[in-house]
Amino acid sequence: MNKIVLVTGATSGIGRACALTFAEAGYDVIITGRRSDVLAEVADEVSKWNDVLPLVFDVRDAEACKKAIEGLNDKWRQIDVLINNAGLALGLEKEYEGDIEDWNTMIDTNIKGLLNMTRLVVPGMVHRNQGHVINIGSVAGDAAYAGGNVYCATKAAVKAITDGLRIDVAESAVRVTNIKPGLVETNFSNVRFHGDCDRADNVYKGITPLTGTDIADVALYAASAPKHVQIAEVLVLATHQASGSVIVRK
Ligand code: NDP
Ligand code: 8X3
Repeated sequence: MNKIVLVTGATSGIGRACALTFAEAGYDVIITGRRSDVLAEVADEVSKWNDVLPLVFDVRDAEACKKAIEGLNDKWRQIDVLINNAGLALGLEKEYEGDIEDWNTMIDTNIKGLLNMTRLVVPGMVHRNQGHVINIGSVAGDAAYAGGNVYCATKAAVKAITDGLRIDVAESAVRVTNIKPGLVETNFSNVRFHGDCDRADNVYKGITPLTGTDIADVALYAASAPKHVQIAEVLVLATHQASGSVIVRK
């Protein structure tokens, strides 16, 4: 029987790449996202490699998360790897000029959404004494950068929540990883700048950014490491990027 990975936010970017990379490596894949049409397209691609189950729900909706996970049948119930990837940044305003709705969306998605999924999936892992939680944090969680304020805070929270989980499951064989990417060219900046494509493109000008697949490869490496090896945290930057705010463009 193949191992099972659940990837949140698999309609785009890093999540989509994780779904494809893990499927190619032999996993059956549960993919989630809010856009059913796009999720169906990704399901089509993933099904070339292995079995796939698309689940449409919003990670901010605790009841919807519960319904999705508790509704899994025997084939899908025993999740081996949970990749908490769904997330977003909104805006780059100064903290004293930021949009409170944007803040709430980031906090509800990046922190509470990740907690919703963790709370539902990890008890089964602990019970089976087997499993792996891979949270997609960010270099943004290591230090704030100009205008990053609340987004950076959500990713600092992901680090604390990941470290806390690792402590809380340490008696079991469950492993917990925080992957902290730097600049990855995905839909991330289009979302951050509310569809302003020119502004989004500028983020990746003069540097070769990471791809979703670069991050998926790191996730697969962590999941494939020998059982006694726990990849606790990985910071993955583009070459010429030294931190969240030091990027040398040529
Ligand atoms: P994308 O915008 O390309 O993908 C984001 C994914 O998250 C989409 O599949 C989207 O699906 C999903 N998503 C967003 N909100 C929700 C929600 N409320 N419920 C369910 N799914 C949701 O961005 P990335 O691939 O770049 O981002 C993935 C993760 O990587 C995020 O956590 C981000 O913070 C992190 N990251 C990104 C970096 C980058 O430079 N790109 C660097 C460091 C970290 P849908 O819209 O269908 O719901
Ligand atoms: C996404 C990377 O540097 O834009 O987390 O915050 S950054």
